[in-house]
Amino acid sequence: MFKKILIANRGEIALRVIRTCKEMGIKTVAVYSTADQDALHVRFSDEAVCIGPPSSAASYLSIPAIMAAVEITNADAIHPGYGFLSENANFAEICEEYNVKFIGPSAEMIRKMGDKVTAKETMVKAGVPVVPGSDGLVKDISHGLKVAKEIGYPIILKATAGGGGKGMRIVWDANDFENQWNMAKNEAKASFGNDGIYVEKFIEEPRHIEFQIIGDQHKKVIHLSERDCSIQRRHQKLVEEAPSPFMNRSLRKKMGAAAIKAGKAINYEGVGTVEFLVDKNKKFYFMEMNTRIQVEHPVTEEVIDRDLIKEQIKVAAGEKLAGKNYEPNMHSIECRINAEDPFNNFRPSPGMIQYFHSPKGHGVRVDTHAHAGYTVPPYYDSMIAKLICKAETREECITKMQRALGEFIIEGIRTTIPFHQQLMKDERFRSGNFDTGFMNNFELK
Ligand code: MV4
Repeated sequence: MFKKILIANRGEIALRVIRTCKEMGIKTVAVYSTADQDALHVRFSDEAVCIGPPSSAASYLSIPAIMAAVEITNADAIHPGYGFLSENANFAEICEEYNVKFIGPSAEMIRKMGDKVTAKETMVKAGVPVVPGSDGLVKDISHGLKVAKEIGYPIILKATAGGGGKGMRIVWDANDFENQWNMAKNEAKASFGNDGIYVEKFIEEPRHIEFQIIGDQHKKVIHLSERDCSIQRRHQKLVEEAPSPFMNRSLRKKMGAAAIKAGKAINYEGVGTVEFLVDKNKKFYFMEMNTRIQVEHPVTEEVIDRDLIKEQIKVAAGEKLAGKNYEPNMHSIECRINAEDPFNNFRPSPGMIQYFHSPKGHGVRVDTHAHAGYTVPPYYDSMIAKLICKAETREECITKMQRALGEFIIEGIRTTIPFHQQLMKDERFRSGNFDTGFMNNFELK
């Protein structure tokens, strides 16, 4: 087992990793920018190294600064958390060269899943259902028009270097193809320095359902059931839950088997997520694979009663996975509490938290680095807390969430708590009958 893990991250996830390391008897090293010198991850770690000024590029994204901290502290592994360097294949490769274990999959696996055309080809070979579309990249407009005609409109143009919604364009008919093609190309070139585009049939009003998987270094891959992440705004998830209200046992069996196939196809090592689009007829299609621990991992922890960070560290250290696939026997919902003003287009609202009272009680969990007197810096992601509730049924879970949201007091900045309060009362949300378009016609009152 590792002796000392450096956590190349900040905020609640850095704290989350430190907690598990303490329970496992592993020493921790925090890294921090000058904006985070008073942060809790610095206080609760065994050692802490300042890695630069506030901007992410000069601190949490600076590979030289982080590798220098590894050298100074003699850490034998790096936990990348989510965001920042967590899916950076070059960083994973440098860790390999330095003989420090990157807690996650190999650089090669990250690269394979990061390029969406390669990922899709890999899934086709493995027998995982994918959305009908072009066979690899589309070379020019006439090629694209031909593919689009064959599969039928509407179609969607996607950047192979994209993901998470960036560089996507919907085309409703052939007249609009050229225009959208040029926009997609330019956007992809500007955002990723790679203008490779592919075409897919546009699936209307899909649900976003993802499977948590875990693979060990001995070729065993299991799934830990699904999460429903259909409540999103501009590709930012707002609420996640497990199990999906849309799921049933036979669909879980089929999708779970597909998720395992996806993992086995690349000998996946570590915790990962296989994202699917699911249409109204419960047909499902591979969308992307995330090769990191995700923000919403706690809802899975709550329904299967396992510590996913602990499992992640254990497989990274070479331990064999025990157990088999899991069936959830509880319901869990996570509300992301962001320092944003939901009444003003979710505009960021950084600043000092004057008063902070966290909800408590049975089935209530709050993962946060925030507290009274904490200043939310303007430089990073605006998520300041995750409120996670657990109950026997979805209905009870929503009731508990309403009770907990009512106890959550954050003064001094604007937060998304009022949004969540209205969402929990919304009939469409409560019915469980919604899709990824939910937020397009949700009006905050
Ligand atoms: C799609 C799609 C419909 N059809 N692909 C958005 C993020 C990126 N991972 C892929 N996305 C989508 N791909 C086809 N062929 C609709 C979306 C999509 C979406 C997916 C999941 C959650 C929210 C979404 C919001 C808008 C569009």
